[in-house]
Amino acid sequence: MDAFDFAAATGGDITGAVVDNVTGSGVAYLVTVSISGGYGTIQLNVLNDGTISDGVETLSSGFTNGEVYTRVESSVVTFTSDGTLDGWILESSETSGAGGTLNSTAATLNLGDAAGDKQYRAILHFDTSALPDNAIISSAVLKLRKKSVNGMDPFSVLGALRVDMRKPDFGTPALTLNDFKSAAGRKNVASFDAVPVGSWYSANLNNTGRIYINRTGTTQFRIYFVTDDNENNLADFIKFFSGNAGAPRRPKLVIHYFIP
Ligand SMILES: [Ca+2]
Ligand SMILES: [Ca+2]
Ligand SMILES: [Ca+2]
Ligand SMILES: [Ca+2]
Repeated sequence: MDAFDFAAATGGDITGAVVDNVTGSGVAYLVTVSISGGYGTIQLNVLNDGTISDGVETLSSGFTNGEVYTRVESSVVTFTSDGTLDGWILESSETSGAGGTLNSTAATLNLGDAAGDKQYRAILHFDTSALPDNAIISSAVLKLRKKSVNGMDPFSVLGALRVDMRKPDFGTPALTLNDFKSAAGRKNVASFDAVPVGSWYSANLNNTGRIYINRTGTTQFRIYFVTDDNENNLADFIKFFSGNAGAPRRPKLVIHYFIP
């Protein structure tokens, strides 16, 4: 058997379907079909050109009802962080590991450290319920737009900007001091790239995070630099626009998904 014994029938707008390899022997063969693009169905058929033979008998008819494979187009949806529920929390003292003050109304989120070697953390809040309940998420990217830096750039002195998550929220929908330390549903699901593109920093969620995203309610993210402070007693933090900023600058969650 060779590639000329097969044909790939296509539906939809699949283009460039070619049977490009046949391997195997005896009763089992592996047939590889490649396409150049498009979405729809691909069905593998066996032709009847009188050349398929086991040495004794020659196949006398083709086979045109092989299994149908479907390549589905992914959908993309962009969620925006809810300004009434997102915000930043500042640690109560250098080593408390607990929230001391918070702000849910400012147009910016602070991340890094403050005077007194206290750590900033931020909560983002997305209503992700519009996702189909059976959506399979192929990519989920958090995006934050930088406004300015105070002191040293924390991306240079505080390590990676890390992401934890919890659904439907970290305890209550509203921002509370307890959100600084309340248990995460999933830890370390992403880190932001240290280099922005046009002032936007991106974090690509790993598979654990993608699976955990709430298809039927809300999803919150807690964001913080891995190193809590740089021991200089001075404020070194970055300001990102929050959900209270003008719409084009708000934190985003961009999701690509498909329906199985
Ligand atoms: Ca807010
Ligand atoms: Ca500290
Ligand atoms: Ca849903
Ligand atoms: Ca500092």
